[in-house]
Amino acid sequence: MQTLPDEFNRPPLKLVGGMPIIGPFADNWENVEHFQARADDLLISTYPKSGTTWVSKIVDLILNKGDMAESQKAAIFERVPFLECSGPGMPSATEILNKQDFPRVIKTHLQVDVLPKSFWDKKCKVIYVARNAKDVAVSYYHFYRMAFGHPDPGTWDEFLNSYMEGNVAFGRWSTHVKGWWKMRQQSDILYLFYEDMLEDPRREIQKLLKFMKWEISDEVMEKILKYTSFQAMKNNPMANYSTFPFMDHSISPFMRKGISGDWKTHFTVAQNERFDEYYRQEMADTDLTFRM
Ligand code: PPS
Repeated sequence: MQTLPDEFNRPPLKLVGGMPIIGPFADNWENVEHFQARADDLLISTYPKSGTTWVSKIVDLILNKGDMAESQKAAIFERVPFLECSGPGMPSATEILNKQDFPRVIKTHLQVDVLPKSFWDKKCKVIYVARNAKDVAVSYYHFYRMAFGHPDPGTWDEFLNSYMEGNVAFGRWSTHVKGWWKMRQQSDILYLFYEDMLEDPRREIQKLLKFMKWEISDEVMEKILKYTSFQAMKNNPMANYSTFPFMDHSISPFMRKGISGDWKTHFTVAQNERFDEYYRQEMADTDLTFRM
């Protein structure tokens, strides 16, 4: 393991616009807030651990007509920069994006209320991916353990409490998924679900193509399905984050299980009852529903 600079060795979260965020990300907030989007930017927005990397690789391959050699020229986190990402010893994503050729594909985990205004002004297309709250909690816990930009997660029970309180990077899951769900009524947003992508990836890729106004041949579709399967991405160093600093994959791999329902191996009966009650309250004011 490399020695980590202090600023990226489990720094405390900081608040931006009321939302907790990874400490060093907050230090670059002014540049994020004033980021200038362009009308041809495509934004991929998610709450963490909801299928961001998966949909990013699919979109990258669509735009390159299934040309894997092109898509493999850099790691996915370089091809689809993470808007709010910034840290010691690395250029911030805003610096990278400001120099990047157009059109750009950009990743964000920001809540809808703190997204830089220019994305709305320029009417950018947004692909949002949501995943059920319990599987996200489990995936996020393991991610906190292996990615040192986050505070120490503590035990699973302690992490679950922090998650329910929204005291984790990017805040409450419910605020995120509900906020973006509501925004889709007035903006150009395709709202996808991780569980639907698992169930029928071809159908979901077709939705993406329609939204992006792209056409691909059957042959290219087959290639994309093959290259973006969980196993293919887990074994692909350009997709599995093995080249990203500040992560220890021996604690937990970034590409962990890639399934739905893993929460059943983590939640105790008591935790599940407590979570279900909390969930009922959090989701009482929306028609957004999930498959657990
Ligand atoms: S991040 O850090 O927020 O960008 O993480 P994100 O990419 O959103 O989510 C990581 C989880 O997505 C799973 N994953 C996949 N599942 C199925 N198929 C494919 N191709 C795929 N690629 C990534 C990944 O394994 C993480 O989920 P868990 O439950 O931890 O395995």
